[in-house]
Amino acid sequence: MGMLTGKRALIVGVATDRSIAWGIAQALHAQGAELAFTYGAERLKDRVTPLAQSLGSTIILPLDVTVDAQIDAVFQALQANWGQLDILVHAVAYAPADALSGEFVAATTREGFALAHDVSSYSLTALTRAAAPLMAGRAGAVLTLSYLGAVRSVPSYNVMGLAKASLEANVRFLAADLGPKGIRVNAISAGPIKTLAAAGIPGFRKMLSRVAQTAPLRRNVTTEDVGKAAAFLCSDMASGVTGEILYVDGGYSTVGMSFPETAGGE
Ligand code: 0WE
Repeated sequence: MGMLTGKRALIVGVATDRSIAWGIAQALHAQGAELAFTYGAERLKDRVTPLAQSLGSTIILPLDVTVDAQIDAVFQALQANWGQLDILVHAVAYAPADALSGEFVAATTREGFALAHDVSSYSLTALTRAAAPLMAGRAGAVLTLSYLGAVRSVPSYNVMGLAKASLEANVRFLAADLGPKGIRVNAISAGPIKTLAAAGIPGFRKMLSRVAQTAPLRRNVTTEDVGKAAAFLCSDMASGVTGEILYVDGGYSTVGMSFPETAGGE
């Protein structure tokens, strides 16, 4: 019997089979969870549908997280199909592409700032508010994804770093509000992974190789690594954990200095 047998999870943020949300979905399914999915844009429907079906899911719904009516429609559909929910996985972020290159001061506009914070942080508040009534009395778990740029400056990550800082504070405030109702709220801060979201970012490959040289595990993390930690945080094995940011980054964030492997040492 899996760690999540009998649990029902909504996965928000699958775009392709390389998405972190997809790694999480696979791990939750492997532990026995029943899944529902959303897709963020009509053009992603045909990509998400076969992935969802391959894990036995029949609930596949459109969701633009900036539209309140779509959020309401998703949770109404879950209410009608399941009547309850145990797990919400939020794996959504967006900043305009031109905000994610060049210098922070030059690249950050009022509009880009507002959109990044709306999609990447406020959406967690909105989705959790809508999910909470379905989790009543069920030891619910909410999980989101962050990145080191929330707490350290990272070249070009720019306004996304501010949005992730807001998201991490969101986790703590939601945890405080919903803890008395038995709902836990946590984040995984993942190391960089080559997903569709990362594909267009200049210098991303260099970042991956730098992290792999520096991190204690001397490799990049995979969506499978993140999925396994996600299954833990969403399960009763983590019954005492809430408001937490769990780093799944091969230890990269813990290092103060590191020398890359060299042939003869020194
Ligand atoms: O959070 C992210 C990326 C999220 C993201 C990606 C895109 C690309 C396409 C948000 N918005 C957009 N907008 C687009 O138009 N990561 C943790 C991955 C990431 O992105 C970076 C990174 C890392 C790491 C951007 C610059 C520098 C480092």
